[in-house]
Amino acid sequence: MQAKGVILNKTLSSNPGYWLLCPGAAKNAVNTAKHVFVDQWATQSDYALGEAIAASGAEAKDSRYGEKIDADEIVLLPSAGQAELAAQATALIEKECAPLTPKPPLFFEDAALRALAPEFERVARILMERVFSLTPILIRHHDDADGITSGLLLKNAILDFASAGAGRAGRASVPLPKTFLRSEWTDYAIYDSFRLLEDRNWALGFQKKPLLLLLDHGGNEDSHDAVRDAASFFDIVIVDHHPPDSRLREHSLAFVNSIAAGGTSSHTTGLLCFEIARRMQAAPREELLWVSLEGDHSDFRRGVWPQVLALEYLSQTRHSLDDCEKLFADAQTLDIYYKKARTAIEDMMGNARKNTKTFRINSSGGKSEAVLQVTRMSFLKKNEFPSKSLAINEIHNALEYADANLAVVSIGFIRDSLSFRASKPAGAVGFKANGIIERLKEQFGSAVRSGGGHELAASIRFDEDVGEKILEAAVEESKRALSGKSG
Ligand SMILES: [Mn+2]
Repeated sequence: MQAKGVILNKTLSSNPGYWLLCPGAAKNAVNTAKHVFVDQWATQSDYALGEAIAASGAEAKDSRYGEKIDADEIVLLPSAGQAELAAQATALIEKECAPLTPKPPLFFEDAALRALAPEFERVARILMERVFSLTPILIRHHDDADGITSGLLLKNAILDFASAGAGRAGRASVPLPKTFLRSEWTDYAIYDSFRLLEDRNWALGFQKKPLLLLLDHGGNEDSHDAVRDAASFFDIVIVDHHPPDSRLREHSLAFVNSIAAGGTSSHTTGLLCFEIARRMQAAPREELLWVSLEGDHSDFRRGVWPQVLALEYLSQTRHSLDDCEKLFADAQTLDIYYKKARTAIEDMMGNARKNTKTFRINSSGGKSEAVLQVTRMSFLKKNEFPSKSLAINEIHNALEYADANLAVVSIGFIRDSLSFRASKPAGAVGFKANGIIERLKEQFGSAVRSGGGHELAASIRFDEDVGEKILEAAVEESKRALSGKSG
């Protein structure tokens, strides 16, 4: 067997194996595979990515590599052949990675989504091209229900595209090695230097610069430095709905952010990923979209989704994205984790009641009453369910759901971090979590390590020794905002 193709990727070795894209292969009746792996046994060579070679030897099938040649001979094509094959490869990639045209074009008819539609298409193309050209992809997603469903939507879309699913009949599947697709968690809205260190080590295991997908985090100001540094090791795509930092555009291939497009945090990352997935596969799993919307309390949400809680349980106990997917395939698994989560939350709420201080505040000149509740959450254990952000959600929701018109702000405090949750009426009287966080950063300088989120839900991290002082200042700022006195 002979294969003539462009080197898409190669193994990390001084006598590497090559992944070839063979654009002319269809014309060769013996072998129609476009992707061929060339294993070097009898030969010794080290050609560069993008060079075109001809390899001949025995044909083999390999569970890891798909179609394979055990090379007896490898020659570098002359320059005319190089140019011809490169042009053919580019044309083939462009043709095979054309985004689908979903009907209707948008799942929800909406101005911000309409503004983002060209970006959905562009990101879909980027992802498919990376898969087709055998580029390693790291999906790093936020660990809440929105982040997990975002990760699952794009992972499934990538695998569906690789396996030549519906809508792409007639082409061979892409032999994307298992190690080329990895998913990891991030436990808050910020991509930071600790994550970068982990990711960089992974990236250095490949010859080809991998793609880093940051989902439901990584698009805000506090992520800037780590994203900028990550750009040396990765091409980066950010899909997010946290308040954006426009400087991140210059460090990323694509920056898809609902707020930057005139939308709100109701346009969840899962919703954005669902639209991207619709351009890569015939029918992405709609449940994932609904769970994302429910998880982030989006205005688009509909129905009741126990998956939200079950997913948060799995994420906190560090299960894999594959485990999370089982909840959508098997009702019994969902039921088990949902019940485990409910029980743990009831226990937590019992502890919270004993550790919460409630302040009643006259709002807008005494016309109505607002409530601030402050919970010291040191009863929570690290890496156990519920997480601090879920705990403060539950504590806050218990009050917010009891009276939809009540201006209520909840603060959850634990050693080195503090979270805000606020009801819509609290926002209406002037409570803005990000504004308060900005003032705390000004006041406490570098003792504040990071902070940010949405106006009605945000958190801040700081050095433990200033914790009590920051709590005190946050309580005062919140009281002032709820009384309608802050700008
Ligand atoms: Mn989200």
